[in-house]
Amino acid sequence: MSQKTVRLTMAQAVARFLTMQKTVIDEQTVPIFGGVFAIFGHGNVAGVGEALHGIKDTLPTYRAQNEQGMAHAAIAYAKASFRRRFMACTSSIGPGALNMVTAAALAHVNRIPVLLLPGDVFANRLPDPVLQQVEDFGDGTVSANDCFRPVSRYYDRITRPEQIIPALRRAMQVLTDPAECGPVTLSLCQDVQAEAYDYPESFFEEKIWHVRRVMPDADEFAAAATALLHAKKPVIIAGGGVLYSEASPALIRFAERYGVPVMETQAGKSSLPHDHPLNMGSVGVTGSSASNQLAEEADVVLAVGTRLQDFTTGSWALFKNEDLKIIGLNVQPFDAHKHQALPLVADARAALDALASALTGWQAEPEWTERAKDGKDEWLVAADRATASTNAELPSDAQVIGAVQRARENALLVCASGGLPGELHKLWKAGGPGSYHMEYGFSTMGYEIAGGLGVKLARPDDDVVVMVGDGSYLMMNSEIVSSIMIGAKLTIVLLDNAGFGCINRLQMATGGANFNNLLKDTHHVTLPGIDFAAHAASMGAIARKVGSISELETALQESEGNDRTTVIVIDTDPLITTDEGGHWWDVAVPEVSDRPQVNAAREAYVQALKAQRAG
Ligand SMILES: Cc1ncc(C[n+]2csc(CCOP(=O)(O)OP(=O)(O)O)c2C)c(N)n1
Ligand SMILES: [Mg+2]
Repeated sequence: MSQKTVRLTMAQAVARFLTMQKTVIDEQTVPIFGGVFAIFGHGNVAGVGEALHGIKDTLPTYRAQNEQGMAHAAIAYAKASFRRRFMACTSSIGPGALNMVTAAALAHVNRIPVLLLPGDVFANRLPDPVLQQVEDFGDGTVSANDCFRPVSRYYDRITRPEQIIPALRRAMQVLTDPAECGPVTLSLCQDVQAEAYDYPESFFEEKIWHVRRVMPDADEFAAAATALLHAKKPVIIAGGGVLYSEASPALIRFAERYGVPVMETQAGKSSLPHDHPLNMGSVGVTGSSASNQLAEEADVVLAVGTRLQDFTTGSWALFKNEDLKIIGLNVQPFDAHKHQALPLVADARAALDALASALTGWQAEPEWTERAKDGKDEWLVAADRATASTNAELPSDAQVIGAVQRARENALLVCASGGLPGELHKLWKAGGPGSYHMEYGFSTMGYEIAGGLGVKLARPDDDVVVMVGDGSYLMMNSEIVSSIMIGAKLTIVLLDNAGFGCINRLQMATGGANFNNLLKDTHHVTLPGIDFAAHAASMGAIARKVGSISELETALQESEGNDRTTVIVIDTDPLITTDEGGHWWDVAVPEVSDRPQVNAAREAYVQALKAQRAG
């Protein structure tokens, strides 16, 4: 067979292939890759680096400051694009590559597509061991990049230039598959990046990708419909899958038509507008009282696009109805079958639309729906109380949230770890779908600022506000530099409670001594007294510290028009959280201790475990 070919290096083939992958957004054909983040070293500068330079006007390359940070940004880009568009990340070998492993796991847990292209050692092995090469005494095929295997949905090592043909095709299939998607890692051996091959021209033809909408199976659908037709006290748990499926309108239609209250997971928050009367808000460990009261009694839980992680299920102690049936509406069978659910393997929008016309005559019990609406009203009073302004010297996280909400009504909120996610889950009033961006599958400290950068690249017209604790800021802040360089403006609100506030509280709740979390409780010679505003300013941000909630509100209003990343620092109280709502969370308490507080906590723990449903 005589195919027309073009002679390229493997790295050039990768670059050219990426530029030809397209998708359709709002009826416009656009590149599916929004760009590449790169940090070069000897493992990728010559091969991949030269290839990316060749396409830089079609597919922009951004230099990041930290490989984990750039992968966070790429993941956030895909999440903020509802998994319709992605980014690629290229690193050198060894430390550069391994810096991306945590981010790969983050994408794996959260089911977010990202293409990782770490360099790898020489396939020909002649110069071994090269700088940064891990040597395995018993296995010549091992390299540091094997660490990506358990945290990649698809992993491949490219040891010959033609291998990239099936590998890239498979990569695209995984990245665009709503059930399978996650991180794809193609380890590109350094020598092979630079090697030429006569690639078939057909490999570089434009390819337009569409999201597959899986239709429900007839039998699964009938079983789910029957369960709903018998339900008197149904609830819907909306997970991230609702957003990725763009199923919000279908969810609203379903909920309104049948009077079913909806509760949102962290990933699913903003599926419904916060002020929809059937939106009960957050559910589970960080749930509203409105949601959790209903969840306790619910007879049917329609779980849509959720992994049902412990924060959602209250470590499986939340649902107390003995006859509870769960319907697992999920595009991924692994999730659809969890906890003996009736599986309904399908796209969320497709299945909700189909269900909406199959349940004619059925309704949730009217008292149930009314109770839900009353519960929501009561919750709102509590939430408003928690977020009201204050003159307290050290405000709570909730009071800072209130100020951000009032000053930046249309903000797209980004957060990931610390005490903030719980408070934001309960209290943030999310607007349109995707206006609340919480990484809570992995809850990775250091995601927030890098993630904000990715969100801003995906949604440049949005007012991206990052909320971050002092601990998480210290762990990773350097993508502030990238945000300034790229011109991706973020507003970063840094809540400084002088330590790991939430873990300190968890420590106290499990009977532990205050130890090694707040800075004052650590082994130290000197407390650093960190000037976060000066630190952020040194990286090029506009930065200031405010002394009160009202000053914060003013600063947020005034900085809205700033042309570059702005950091506003406020001291907060490490001990206060919102009492209302919430649920027990399974954190194992020691069985043996000299501390009476631990023994008391253990007793309470053993009691609490009795409510847990074994799956
Ligand atoms: C990378 C990583 N390491 C450790 C943890 C465990 N952890 C969760 S929150 C937290 C403390 C966060 O401190 P800070 O950002 O100041 O938030 P605060 O708890 O004070 O609200 C820690 C250590 C984590 N989530 N991620
Ligand atoms: Mg803190």
